[in-house]
Amino acid sequence: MFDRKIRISILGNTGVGKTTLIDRMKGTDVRTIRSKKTYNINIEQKKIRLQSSDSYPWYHPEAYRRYQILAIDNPGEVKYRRQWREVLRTFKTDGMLLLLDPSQSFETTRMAMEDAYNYFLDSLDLNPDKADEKAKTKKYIFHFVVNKCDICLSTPFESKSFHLTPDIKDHVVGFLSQFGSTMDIYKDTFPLSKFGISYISALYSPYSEIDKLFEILKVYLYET
Ligand SMILES: Nc1nc2c(ncn2[C@@H]2O[C@H](COP(=O)(O)OP(=O)(O)O)[C@@H](O)[C@H]2O)c(=O)[nH]1
Ligand SMILES: [Mg+2]
Repeated sequence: MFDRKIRISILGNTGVGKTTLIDRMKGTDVRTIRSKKTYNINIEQKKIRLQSSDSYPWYHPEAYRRYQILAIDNPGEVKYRRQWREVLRTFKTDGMLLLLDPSQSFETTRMAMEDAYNYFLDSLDLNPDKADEKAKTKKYIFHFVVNKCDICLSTPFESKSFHLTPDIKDHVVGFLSQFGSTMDIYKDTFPLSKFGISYISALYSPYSEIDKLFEILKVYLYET
């Protein structure tokens, strides 16, 4: 009775860090394992207590609430990318985390964003006109996650306590502004959906930052 579900599709080009992010969600020490390529869909589930639970008094249900996170890891390679459509269609997720890697080219990044857009529309209806109609009333979460913020600086650094400095933020904001027009297309097509952007390092961000991603989804889903 105190469990709530957050169902999320993790999408993005190959190598952006989807599997690493999910490993962090599960609590795996990602720096001791070598990440393998993802060829199939992987469904990972974890019950987590979100940070905000601590700020509620003991008599508030939120203090006891656990969130069942269902995260679907997807292959990123173009060859396997049509799986995204099947995942979106089959699992009816509440939202997608679309991971972007600023060290990859603009072109591949834009392609992944456009593919996610098109496959999501396909998942609503294979008839383009009907899909556009359904998109107008669809309440979905599109959360863009700019990953690998640790290597966005000219000098890569290794730090256990990764925090986003204004320098890094400027760089990734610049990177992201290249995709403003692509994001506008999303926003035009899905006027009732929620949009957000986070900047993380799946490798070096502290757990609280990873947790925050799910916290954001929770707020979108349950506190509106
Ligand atoms: N520097 C850095 N490397 C990362 C980060 N996240 C993932 N990686 C690395 O990027 C590579 C691809 O990661 P992976 O999770 O397999 O990407 P996927 O193809 O999207 O699942 C691996 O070598 C990861 O260790 C990050 O935040 N910073
Ligand atoms: Mg992977």
